[in-house]
Amino acid sequence: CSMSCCKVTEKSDEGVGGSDFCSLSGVLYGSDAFEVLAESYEFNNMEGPCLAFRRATSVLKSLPWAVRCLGATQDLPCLGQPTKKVIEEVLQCGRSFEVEELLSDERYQTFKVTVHKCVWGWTKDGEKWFCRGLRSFSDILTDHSIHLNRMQQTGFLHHGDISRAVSAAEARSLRSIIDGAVHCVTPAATVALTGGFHRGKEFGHDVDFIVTTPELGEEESLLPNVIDELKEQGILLYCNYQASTFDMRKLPNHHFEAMDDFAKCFLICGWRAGRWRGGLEGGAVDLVSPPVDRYAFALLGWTGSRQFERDLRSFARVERGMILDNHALYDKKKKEFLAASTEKDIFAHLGLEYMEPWQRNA
Ligand code: 8DG
Ligand code: MN
Ligand code: MN
Repeated sequence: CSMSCCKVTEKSDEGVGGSDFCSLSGVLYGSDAFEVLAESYEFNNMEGPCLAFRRATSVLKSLPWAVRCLGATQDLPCLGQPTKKVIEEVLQCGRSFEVEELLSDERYQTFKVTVHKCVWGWTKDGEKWFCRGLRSFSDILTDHSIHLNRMQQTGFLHHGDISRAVSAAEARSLRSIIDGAVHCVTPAATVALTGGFHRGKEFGHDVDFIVTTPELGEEESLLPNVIDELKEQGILLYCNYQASTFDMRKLPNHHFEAMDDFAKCFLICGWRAGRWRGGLEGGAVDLVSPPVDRYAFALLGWTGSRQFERDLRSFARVERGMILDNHALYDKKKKEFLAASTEKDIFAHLGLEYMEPWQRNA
């Protein structure tokens, strides 16, 4: 390919989050196409190819220029043959036949409806339901031989609430509600918006908050009290609370993909305008409350994106001989934990230039 066909669009310094990636996704509907492919592998319990497509999306999204010919992707990492095939198809024909075939595939469609992203670990059950010929929510709900666990019942019950994306404006209005509830319980507590909205995304599948107290140990009663407060305010539709199992003596954690052991809750709160419940619609909310000396690590971990975290951790391990997770940063050579009170401290320990949350949308 001659460089003349690889038009380079300079990335603007202005605007955060999604706007940075528009140059690419506009040309490459392949960016979304990869997500369809990744999902389809996810539904088939094939983690390898699923991750490969997600990684490819991240690489393409992070480019400061738009891909206009296959040659331009030659030196990019993480793009295997299957990804290149899709890119080529999209560039040549303006569409991907493989993706379109999937989109109209009965199995894919069924899983998309019944194995909703918001609710974890449905794939195995989804498989069972599919094999039994069940194709929709009502098929599943009316089959009385099926036992749904509490999380699944919630998913079905609140599907209308949690399936509509939350907007940045809705996240902001929830933030003042959560702020109010937290400060009512513990005036000195801190509340930070984390997850996708902290990265400047316009829409999200939930809203993530991290809360902590200035006194070490006080955070233990924080979430249960906040939950009671939200209940009293009448906005709590569902709550799944997990107490902390965090223990510094269990660190460093060698399990690479592990989440964390802090106290957390998955909530469905009704706070936004919508079609349900007389005009008040729900949405999914994650709250996590680490002890204050773990705050920076938890904030870095929960800000995501998942792909960014994966890459940062593997960079720490491979390039720096350090173990990074949501709890701590451990230097294997010095055999010591490195303290951090801000995300900047962690980047500095890793010998990296600080990256703003909106630059972590990989
Ligand atoms: P989205 O909600 O808009 O889809 O995007 P997101 O905000 O980036 O994704 P998320 O699924 O809400 O997760 C936000 C970050 O939280 C992500 O990097 C993974 C991280 N995370 C942990 N531990 C845990 C955990 O125990 N549960 C959940 N749900 N997320 C966790 O680091
Ligand atoms: Mn989120
Ligand atoms: Mn979340």
